[in-house]
Amino acid sequence: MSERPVAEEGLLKLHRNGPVLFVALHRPRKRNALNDRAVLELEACFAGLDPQVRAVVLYGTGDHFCAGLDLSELSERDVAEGIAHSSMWHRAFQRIEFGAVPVVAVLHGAVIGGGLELAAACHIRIAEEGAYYALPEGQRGIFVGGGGSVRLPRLIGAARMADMMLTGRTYDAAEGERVGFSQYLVRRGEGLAKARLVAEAIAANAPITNFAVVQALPRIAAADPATGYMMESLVSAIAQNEPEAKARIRDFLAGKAKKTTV
Ligand code: 1HE
Repeated sequence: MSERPVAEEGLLKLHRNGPVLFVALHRPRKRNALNDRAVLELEACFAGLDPQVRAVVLYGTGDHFCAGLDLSELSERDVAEGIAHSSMWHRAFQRIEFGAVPVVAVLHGAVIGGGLELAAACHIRIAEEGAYYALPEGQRGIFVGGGGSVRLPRLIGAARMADMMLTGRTYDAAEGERVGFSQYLVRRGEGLAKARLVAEAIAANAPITNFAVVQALPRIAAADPATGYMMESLVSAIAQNEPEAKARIRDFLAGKAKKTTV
């Protein structure tokens, strides 16, 4: 692919390919463990997306997606500092979950602790064979702090999450696809290529649809049904009123719609 480097410094490595921004966690010697600086870089990256970016692919360099919280920074925090630290993670990951565009994560190797929390904040997860999921917080004497107890039960259920935290149970890539960690499972080394196809399909959608999937769908899913139905009607009416929706439907009826499959 023709890649245009947009930034090389810091703990993230970014490159653009047309409407898709590729964001790499780039601290392979520490297995992409997330220190404060990396979390703040993620927040800044997702807060400042170029409006031309229509989808993001998030992946890790080296042999692992992410080893979670940088344990070397977790030494002398008191309770107030602990709350501030967790809130910083929440802020950064909400920039991803409720950002401007859908985010596709490519998971390989270790997807552990805060790394799994980060993956859960993305909209689509593509796992490579060899990926594995763990929440070793129980063994480390801590608790999730990056939104995991809100997001992970939605993916795999609270009972599975409790089991992982209490016993150290891990899930491999195939099991992870079955229980809901990932929506796709591909062979080793093929995650980025698949993510590119998926991201390009997303980028070809009407922006209002992508916006509604990112912003409205999770809120509707979390709302009480009566509120959810009302919100759905409003979002549906807004989307279909867009000139782009009318043009796309005209194209379909005239047999001119583009067919995209991933
Ligand atoms: C780290 C970290 C880290 C590696 N913080 N430095 N996360 C964990 O409990 C996972 C801890 N890490 C591991 O279990 C393993 O490192 C891996 C399975 C991910 C990879 O194993 P391996 O054999 O490839 O690497 P390694 O030899 O264990 O680690 C290489 C280096 O990375 C080594 O440093 P070095 O200076 O000795 O070379 C490790 O210390 C360093 N490293 N992982 C700091 N996590 C918001 S709350 C979230 C709560 C959590 O995330 S809890 C889970 C934390």
